[in-house]
Amino acid sequence: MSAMRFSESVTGTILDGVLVVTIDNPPVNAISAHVRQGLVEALDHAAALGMVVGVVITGAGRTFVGGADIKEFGKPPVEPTLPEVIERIESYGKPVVAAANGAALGGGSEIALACHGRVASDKGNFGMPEVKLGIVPGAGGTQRLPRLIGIAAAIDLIGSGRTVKATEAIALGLVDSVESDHLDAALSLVHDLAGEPLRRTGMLEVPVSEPADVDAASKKVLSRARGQTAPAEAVRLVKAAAHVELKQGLADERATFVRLRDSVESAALRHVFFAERLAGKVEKLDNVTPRKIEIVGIVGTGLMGAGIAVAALTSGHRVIGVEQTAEAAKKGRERIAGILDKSVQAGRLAATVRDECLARLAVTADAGELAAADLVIEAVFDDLPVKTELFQRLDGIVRSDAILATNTSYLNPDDIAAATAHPERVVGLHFFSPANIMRLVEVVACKVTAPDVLASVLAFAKKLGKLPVVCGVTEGFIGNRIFSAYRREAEFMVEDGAAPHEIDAALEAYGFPMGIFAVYDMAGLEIAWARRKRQAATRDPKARYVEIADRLCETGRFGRKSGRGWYDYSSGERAADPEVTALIEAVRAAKNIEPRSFTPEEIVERLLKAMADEGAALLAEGIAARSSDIDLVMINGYGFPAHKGGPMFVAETQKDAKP
Ligand code: T1G
Repeated sequence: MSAMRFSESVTGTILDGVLVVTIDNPPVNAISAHVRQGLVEALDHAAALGMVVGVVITGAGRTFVGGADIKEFGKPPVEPTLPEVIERIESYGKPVVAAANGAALGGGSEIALACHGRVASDKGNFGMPEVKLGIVPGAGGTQRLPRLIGIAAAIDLIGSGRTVKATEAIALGLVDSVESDHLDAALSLVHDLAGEPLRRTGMLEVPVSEPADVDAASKKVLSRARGQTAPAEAVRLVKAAAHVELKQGLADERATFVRLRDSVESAALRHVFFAERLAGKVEKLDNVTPRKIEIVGIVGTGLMGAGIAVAALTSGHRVIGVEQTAEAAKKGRERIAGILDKSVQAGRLAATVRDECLARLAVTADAGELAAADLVIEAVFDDLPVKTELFQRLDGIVRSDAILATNTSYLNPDDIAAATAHPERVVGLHFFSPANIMRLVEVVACKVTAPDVLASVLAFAKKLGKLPVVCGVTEGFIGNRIFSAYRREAEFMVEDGAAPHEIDAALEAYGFPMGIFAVYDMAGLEIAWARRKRQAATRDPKARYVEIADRLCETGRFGRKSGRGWYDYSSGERAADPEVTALIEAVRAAKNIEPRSFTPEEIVERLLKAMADEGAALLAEGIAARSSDIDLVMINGYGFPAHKGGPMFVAETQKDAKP
């Protein structure tokens, strides 16, 4: 029978007396208004056809339904709403079966839950990631999911937003079966259900959960909420499903969804969602073909180099690690193998994959082996002569079409490129340690980096599952330059009267996992000290300069690793140190500064402003391409709480809010 069209994105065809409805709304079959309208049209059509015994709903492409159309949030609602469509499905007079061909997320899962049966392909996965957008499910998920899988399991899925593969979905009772030919199985299920009383999910009793399981699931979700509102609301709504009528539960859920959807927290998380998809997109590269990168050379297999090696290996690349001696090469291989072993022990990597990675790894003292590499990344000591000499040697080893990437944090990649025979093939790849875990990588476009070189390393970074942010050349690139501005502002406030622990406490209350002085102590004060000494000769004499950190370093207080820094660690815990307080007071006295107190609000406001001002300068200088990139760097590299959106989002939101 020919296909029927119910809307621009919903078609149907009748197979074996069943109307098969296909949602085709690329790229992820989001439930836009025309999807909702098409579904209702299809249901009305099937209801009127006596020869149709039931309906199957499935998705075109590799996604079943990726959720509500987030781009519609904040716009005037268009009928029918998703709850109305869900209600139509659940109360339908004929069996409706979901054939999950791919990801069923958010509203996609809610559509499946409202169906009278669910069949998944082996690519079918289910999730309710709404909390990751600062909201809760808004079309029955918190009330129907516990009716199928119980309160504790529903709290876990909805509170964490995690996705479960088809095998776990069936174990939970979320799907009836997982089939290679999921469509055929769905058609059969419709026939099995036809003429029988339909299992309407909303009418099911919530299975009794062990209170201990519910408590454990709730505690786990709330322990990870870190200041966010949605997870706690999700837990509350799911728990309520056990003792309120469906109608009341749905009303409470919808009101909560609308309230959270309109919150700044959700706007911030949606901003981050779209920012992540914008990152690494460079207009001028749209028609540039990236070079093939399969074999990756990594010079220096210390902590950073080993992390990069693991990221490349677990993404399927062959890796050639290079060290100066056979002994160092042996240690480097052991370090890489150790990281892979830890991932296996943590359950993040299968042992077979670990073995397969090791089979693709060579670590050698013979740099000549880099002749086979498509890309060589240097992760050696951050010293200009060392790096330029290395790149000059590599010029004589690697192929003419090989790319050379420097992982430098603070040196000028243009200086490194200028020292080589082919500067156009040099680019910066600033990974964040540990490079096998941290998603962020700053991709530094040097002055003469060729477009296809930039496109190639962007594609490489994405293949590694990284979050690449393109930046221009400036000291500290985006993240460290903003971090320096943020650190300066914090030290100004310490010199003016704030205590380091007060500043850290204010930042942690705002949502940072650690305050800046604790981070500083963890990273080591000597790194910034060396840089300040290097810059001393060219420092603007009129610019305010705080000497407290220099005084700390001069007394050997380099941070956690030396047992003392801004804090004292001799007890094993981080503690305010009277000696540091005395040192700060002496610096204030020498500058005739009368110390004053600071409120946590003022501390946070000044630090956020310092970050946003430096971000604005980076945009004005063309170092950063877009403000959302800056937010991603601060969130993924420096602990800025994602549910606040990033320093640029905060500044732009406050500017919009000002009358
Ligand atoms: N709405 C609108 N656009 C979306 C979208 C969505 N739900 N999901 C993805 N996109 C866009 C995305 O911006 C990008 O656009 C393109 O699709 C490809 O995305 C009622 C209220 C489905 C796993 O949170 O997790 O349902 O950059 O690069 O890697 O209770 O997209 O091409 O212009 O991520 O293949 C709940 C969000 C919504 C799922 C596919 N659903 N999406 O990953 O592609 S709230 C979600 C994803 C909700 C209900 C509540 C992923 C994906 P562009 P992509 P992908």
